Amino acid sequence: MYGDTSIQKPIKIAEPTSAEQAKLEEIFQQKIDDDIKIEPQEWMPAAYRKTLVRQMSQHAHSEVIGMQPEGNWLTRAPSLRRKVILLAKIQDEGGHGLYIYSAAETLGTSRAEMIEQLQSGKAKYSSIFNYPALTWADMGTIGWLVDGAAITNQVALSRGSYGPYSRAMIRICKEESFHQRQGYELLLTLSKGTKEQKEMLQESVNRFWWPSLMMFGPNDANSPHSAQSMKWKIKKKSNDQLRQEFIDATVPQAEFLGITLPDPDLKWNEERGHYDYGAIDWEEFGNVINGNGPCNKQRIANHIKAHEDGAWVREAAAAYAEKQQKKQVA
Ligand code: FAQ
Repeated sequence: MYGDTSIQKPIKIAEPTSAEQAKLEEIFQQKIDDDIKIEPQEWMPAAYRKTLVRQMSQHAHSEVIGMQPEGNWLTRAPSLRRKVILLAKIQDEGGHGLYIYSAAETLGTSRAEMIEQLQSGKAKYSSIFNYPALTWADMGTIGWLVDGAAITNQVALSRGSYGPYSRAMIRICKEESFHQRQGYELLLTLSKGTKEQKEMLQESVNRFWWPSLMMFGPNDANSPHSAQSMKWKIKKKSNDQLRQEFIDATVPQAEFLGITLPDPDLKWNEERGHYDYGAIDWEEFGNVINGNGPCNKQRIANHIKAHEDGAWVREAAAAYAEKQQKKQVA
């Protein structure tokens, strides 16, 4: 049997004819329409796979790059309690990155490839993490607004069509919910503090409000991927729908904190049953997602350095795995 090399010959799988392809696509779409999850081993259109790898890898990159603005404040936390909370939150974000990279790998792209795309600028990560964290109040604002925006989107993503991604989102949302609460609690404490603390809170929210709204992406009319992603239920709600949900939930929370939001056009519209809001600066958004935000270069440089510094860990893990494999064969 060992001499039989025929089993090593590559098996040729015939390309489906266009009629077969159309049938496969029809069955696939029917599953999506019936809310049946798509699992890694099942047939899926190449474009569905590609869209998922793009979105999931960018999502994972966001979680990992998102550790940097908060990491900047770990050594300056004002108490042991605050430090422990912040440390736990940052570690959670790293974990979220790992769950999502693993879920994305089930689609056939390795984590190493995804990281190469991030570091070479081919893959994006969330615009929000290109803004600096300048004050301690930013630790609260990031939790309240940034994690708040992330959860609004991720609750919808947890109902998405791709099994591994949607399941990763369930756990991630639970953790993000703790992050949002710790941020709000931090800000509530500042809101009851000294005049300087209240000013620091207001100034931080002034800086983060508009970038948080940009996290949801361009308006629906200018979102090239939305229509197809909605049809495939990779996205369950549109960018504008999610942005509106976030604003409606957040305005009363700002009122409770006793702060203002930096938008003179923000007001309740009785007829729509939603808050109206002012125009977003899409030029700023375009600059930030194209590499020219305040911290883009620094964020990627830090990531490359950490990756290079960690090379010995990957080498040691690979050497250990090889040794174990040799032991099993022997
Ligand atoms: N930033 O056609 P669409 C977090 C890009 S996790 C950068 O609307 P799509 C946790 C988009 O990629 C936050 N790029 O695209 C945390 C596309 O470019 P491409 C991250 C953006 O994919 C908290 C182009 O614009 N969450 O915060 C952004 O249908 C605190 C056209 O846009 C996720 O990634 C943006 N804001 O919808 C961690 C959720 N918006 O790829 C630490 C998963 C758009 O063609 C601390 N992702 N672009 O070159 C999504 O839900 C979607 O990808 C959207 C964009 C909604 C972000």
